[in-house]
Amino acid sequence: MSQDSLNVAQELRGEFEAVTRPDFAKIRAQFPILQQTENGQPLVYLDSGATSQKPLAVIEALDTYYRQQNANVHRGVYGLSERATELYEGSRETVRQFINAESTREIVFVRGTTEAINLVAHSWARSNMQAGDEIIVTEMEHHSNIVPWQLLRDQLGIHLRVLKINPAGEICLNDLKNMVSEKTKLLAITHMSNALGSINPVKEMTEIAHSVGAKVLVDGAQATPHMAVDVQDIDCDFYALSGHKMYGPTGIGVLYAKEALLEAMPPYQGGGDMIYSVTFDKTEYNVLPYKFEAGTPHIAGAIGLAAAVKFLQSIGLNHIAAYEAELLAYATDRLKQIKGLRMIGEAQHKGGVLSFIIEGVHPHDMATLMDQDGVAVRASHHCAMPVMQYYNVPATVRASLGVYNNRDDIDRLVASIEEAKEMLI
Ligand code: C6P
Repeated sequence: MSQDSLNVAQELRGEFEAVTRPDFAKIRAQFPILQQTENGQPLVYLDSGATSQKPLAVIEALDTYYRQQNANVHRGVYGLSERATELYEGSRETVRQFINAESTREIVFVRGTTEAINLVAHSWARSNMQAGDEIIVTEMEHHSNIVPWQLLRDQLGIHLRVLKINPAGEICLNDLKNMVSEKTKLLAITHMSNALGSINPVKEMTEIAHSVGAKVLVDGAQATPHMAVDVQDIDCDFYALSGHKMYGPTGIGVLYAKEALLEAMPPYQGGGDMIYSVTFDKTEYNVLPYKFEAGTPHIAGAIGLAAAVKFLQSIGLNHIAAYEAELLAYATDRLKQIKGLRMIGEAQHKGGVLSFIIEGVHPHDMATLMDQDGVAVRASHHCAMPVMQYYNVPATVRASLGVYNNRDDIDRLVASIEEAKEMLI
């Protein structure tokens, strides 16, 4: 191809991207909560890692459900219940497409990532692990992906091994290769760290774990709002996600698991809907995924989650990732110009999380003062205490990005930090 035609191709691509790039100002306008003030200042919401705000599409889906569609699912023969069931099962299909699972039988609705991981610990791990077996987690895990395995360790006599991180907040694939053995039964890893923003090479990690016959659980709580996830491409055995972090309602999440594993796993909870027949002698369980959905599910939550997925898809996960990467770069650059600021987590492959401390200032004091400026950030150990121990800090201030944030928010963040610094130092 000549240089001229290359230039033309590049120009055309530029024009195409400019035309197809979503209007993020319009997207922000879909979040009513962002139009309100906090302590007399327009709200700057930078705590999407804790929970995201909700767009109109999700709020309206919940409103419509309760106004017009509410009935229990899988139970009634009347029209309203059938329609609620269709919506609930339609949501399962929407989630299946979103993470590219092979079948809706592999999509179990749960309360969130925490419950999804506990389900795997109670059901799969208890029936597949014994004393001496090993689970590997990384040093950057959220407590939800540590404590369930510790409980199991104490009950079964298994070992919990920790894959270390480097000062940038990254794991090393070679360390993992050296760590796995025929004793490894499970690798349980976060896709994206909530405390550092590091994005782990989960596909490569899965391949290493599978080479010794271990199963892989990926904690996708922080990843799903920010990047396209394909569970078949990763080839993980389990994937956990939380609706509320991806613009959906609280109290709803998903455990994805390969069908053959779910088939062989015993139920996690007993109750209505998870059975086929019950006598006092014997219970036959329902087919997948209902075997794992005891009791009345969070029907509105599932419908709201599907609305959130459609919202994300209407923007495009690739556009979201590109937009947030640009904003992260801008924010990182601006924060690093603040004297005395130490960034915690500088992985090469990183999502929209800015964790930092300011020399001589406690993170809680900083965040409390920032609230006076209408800037909402989290100051905490972020339920990842081992990360804090690694960096030898009690807590960090964390600004975490969402699709609604923009450069003005970052400028307000920086101004607020500077002001708080003046008062505290
Ligand atoms: N992190 C944060 O501010 P639940 O609470 O079940 O929806 O998600 C738990 C969880 C699991 N894994 C990761 C990586 C997470 O970030 C979280 C939730 C919030 O960072 C609340 S601690």
